[in-house]
Amino acid sequence: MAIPVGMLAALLVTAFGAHLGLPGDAGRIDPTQVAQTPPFDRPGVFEVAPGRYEVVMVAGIWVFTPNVITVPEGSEVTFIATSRDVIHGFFLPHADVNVMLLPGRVARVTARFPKAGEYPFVCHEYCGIAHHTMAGKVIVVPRS
Ligand SMILES: [Cu+2]
Repeated sequence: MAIPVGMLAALLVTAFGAHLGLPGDAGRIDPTQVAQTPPFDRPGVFEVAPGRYEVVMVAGIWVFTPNVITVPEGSEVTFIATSRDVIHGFFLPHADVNVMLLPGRVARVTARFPKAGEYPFVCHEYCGIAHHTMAGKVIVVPRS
């Protein structure tokens, strides 16, 4: 008797006292309407402030859109990404980016690119027969 009563008390305290609950709708989109849902209706690279960029990215079998991203040296880049079909991954090891791209969920991750160079990224969640071809790169160009 004490155990279920104690568990019910713990549940009530966490739900109403600590306001713990299920996640809300933030970061969710309709996975069947990705191409019509802002910002994913316009994937691309956008300068939002001097030296700060947002990359709106859609993953789908078997391509990232965009898959070549060019930014100047020293940029801070926020990737806002989702999947339009199955589960994909976005792995950009040189910038410590490692996220899963789930249909219906928006992933957001920020990376810095202090040095010029080419930084490859790949899908690292098996997503079908051509998974191994799903890749791209960030090209960081020197400031002149
Ligand atoms: Cu994949």
